[in-house]
Amino acid sequence: MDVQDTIVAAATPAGRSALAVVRIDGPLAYELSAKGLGRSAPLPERRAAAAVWRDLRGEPVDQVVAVRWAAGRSFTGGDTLELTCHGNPLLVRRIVEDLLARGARMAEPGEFTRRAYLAGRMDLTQAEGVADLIHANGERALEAARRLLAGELGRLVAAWSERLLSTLATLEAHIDFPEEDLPAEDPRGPAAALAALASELSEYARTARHDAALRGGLRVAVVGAPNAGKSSLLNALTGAARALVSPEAGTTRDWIEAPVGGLPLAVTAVDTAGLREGGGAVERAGMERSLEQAESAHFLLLVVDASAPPPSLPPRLTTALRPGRCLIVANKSDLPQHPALPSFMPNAPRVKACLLDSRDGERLRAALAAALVDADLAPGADELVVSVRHADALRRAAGALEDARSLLNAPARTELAAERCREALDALGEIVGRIDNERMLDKLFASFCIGK
Ligand SMILES: Nc1nc2c(ncn2[C@@H]2O[C@H](COP(=O)(O)OP(=O)(O)O)[C@@H](O)[C@H]2O)c(=O)[nH]1
Ligand SMILES: [Mg+2]
Repeated sequence: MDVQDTIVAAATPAGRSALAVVRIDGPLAYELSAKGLGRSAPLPERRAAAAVWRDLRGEPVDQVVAVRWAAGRSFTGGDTLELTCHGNPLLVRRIVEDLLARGARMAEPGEFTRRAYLAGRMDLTQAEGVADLIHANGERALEAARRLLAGELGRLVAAWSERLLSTLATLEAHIDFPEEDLPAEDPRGPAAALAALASELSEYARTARHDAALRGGLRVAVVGAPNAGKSSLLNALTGAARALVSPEAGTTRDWIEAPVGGLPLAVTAVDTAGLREGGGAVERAGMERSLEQAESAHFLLLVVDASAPPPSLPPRLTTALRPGRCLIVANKSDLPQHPALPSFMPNAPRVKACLLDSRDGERLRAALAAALVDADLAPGADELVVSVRHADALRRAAGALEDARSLLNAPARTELAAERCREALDALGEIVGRIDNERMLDKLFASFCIGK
């Protein structure tokens, strides 16, 4: 991982495209911007130049657009050259091979961003924001990544550290001059400050419960009795005639999944076979799969035919329909409502629907999005969601601060309390990467794409 090396990688995926980008970072970038482009002098920085890239033997490889970024003013902090060539993998390979022949080496995954971090161009949370921005698979995940990259968590950590340092200063003054009164402040001041900070850190750590949903999305199973309108609901949610809709009961047997677009989170809806007593061997096998889907889904949409007597559900489904984990879709609202419907699962949230055509899709998608937030499966619109790594450090910091606070109850133990505060500071420092930890960095950057 020597920063004196010049590294090279394609920054765009392998495959055919209109254009592809090859990135070069390191000391050779400067002279390569002359040699490879057939220029007598290196390219002026930050100006695009169209030129023919020639390999070491002087053979033309491709017409490229080159941009040079000077050290100190580039993403990585070092000298960088970006070549945009035509998006043929053979051309990309020839350019990369030529750069290797000229003394560069292949970049490791995430090495460009790691250099940016090591050069102090960004803190560790921002580097994570770069990876998150690339991998985000929903609007909320994109927004979270954008905020991370903009340094929002880094600024919070800086503010928490400031607060802690000032409390620590008070404690240290007390250690140095134990006979003197603490500065014109309530003697319980430091303890209260530590408790407040600890609870704030724990609260932020708790937001990591939404990290998996943000990254991996949620699975929503559509369940209910035959003919209630489950397949119609899947089609309405996904805006596509994905599942067969038929007045014949027992049409759906295999489960069918499809992405629900237009939601802030990546949500996959799963249509399942209707659950009823009896049925043939194949239908029963389908029902077994329905129950498995219901049990493994994050959330359930229970479709009921509002015009018919409420369904009697198998006990396994009733167990899976835990409070706060389902939304009842009372379908067929175009027909007269059955009088027993209001007393069916009266405490579960419900939404009316008419799924005869797909016009209800928009409204039901919004209802589902809101239900997921209500069920605490998805973060609210403005909530900052920290990662599992951040949460681990925040919890350790909060724990150390709690310890420090209780140590303050005994005057002689101020020194120990100060020690615990310093541990909390270190834990906060890990979040932004102030504390060096080579193994953690290796692990973190290994999850990046090559070329980023
Ligand atoms: N009247 C009425 N019929 C509906 C409504 N939604 C679905 N259906 C009909 O109910 C039948 C069963 O629908 P389907 O989606 O296949 O139900 P599933 O068995 O639960 O998947 C079909 O004939 C649909 O056209 C509705 O809102 N009102
Ligand atoms: Mg069906």
